[in-house]
Amino acid sequence: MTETTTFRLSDAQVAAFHRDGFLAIEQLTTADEVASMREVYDRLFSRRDFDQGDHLELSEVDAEGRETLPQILSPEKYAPELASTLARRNALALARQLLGPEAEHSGDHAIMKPPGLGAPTPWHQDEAYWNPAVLHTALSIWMPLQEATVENGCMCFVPGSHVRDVVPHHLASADAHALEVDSSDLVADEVACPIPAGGATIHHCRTVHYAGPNVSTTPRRAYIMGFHGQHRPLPVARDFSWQRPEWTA
Ligand SMILES: O=C(O)CCC(=O)C(=O)O
Repeated sequence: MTETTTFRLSDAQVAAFHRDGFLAIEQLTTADEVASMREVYDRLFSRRDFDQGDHLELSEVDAEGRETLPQILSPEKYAPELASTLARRNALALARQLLGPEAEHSGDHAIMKPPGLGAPTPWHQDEAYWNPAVLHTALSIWMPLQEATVENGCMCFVPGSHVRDVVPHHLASADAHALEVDSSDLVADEVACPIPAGGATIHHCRTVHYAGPNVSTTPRRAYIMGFHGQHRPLPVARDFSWQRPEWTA
C-alpha cells in the first residue's frame, strides 16, 4: 500500500464507535471502485477452485443443493487487485484512528447472500471464532457492493455489547460453520444499519451482531476487511468449547 489517504472520521464518530461498538458511514470508496470490485466479486463467487478452507458454506445448502450463505476467505489471494483498493487504504486509515497507529490489516473475507434464499447470519461476536488464548483488539469494516437494506440483509448491532467478554456460543447447526450466541437475552435494542453501496459499517470484535436473510431479488454482496491492534496473550486460555477442532489446528 504505497498511496496515502486523507480519510478521517470526525471526533463524534470516533466517540460513537467507542461508546456503541459500531459505526455506519455513508462512503468509504467511489462508485467506480464499487462497480469494479463487484465484477471481481461475482467472478470469485462463480469459481470452485479454492484452496482447502477458503470457501465455506456458513449456513446450510437448501433442498436443491444451493448454497445459502457462502463465504470466501482471503479473496485477495485469488484477486490480488483487491489488496490495493482505495477502500482498503481508507479502511486502514480508519482502523488506525480507532485502534491506534499500530493497527494492521489482518485479512479480508466476502459473504454473499443469494437472492431469495440468502440465509440469516446468526447473532454472534467475531472473537468467538478466534484463538481463546489471546485477548484480541480488532475491528471489521463491512462494505456492501450494492445498497444494503433490511430486505437484503444489512448489518444489525447490539449497542454497547462490545464491553462484555466473549459470551457462550454454539454452532448454528450441525453442518454449519456459523456460530450463534447461546442466549437471545443479549439481543436488545438492536440497530439495523442500511447503507449505500460503498458505504461501510465498522464493528468491534466483541460487538454482538447479525445480518438478516436476503428476501430481495438481487444478491447481497458484502466485502469485509479485518484489522487488529495489539493482542494480549492470556495466562490461561478461555474455554471456547464451541469451536470446531479444525479451526484451532
Ligand atoms: O455479511 C454478513 O452476513 C455477516 C458479516 C459478519 O458477521 C461480520 O463481518 O463479522
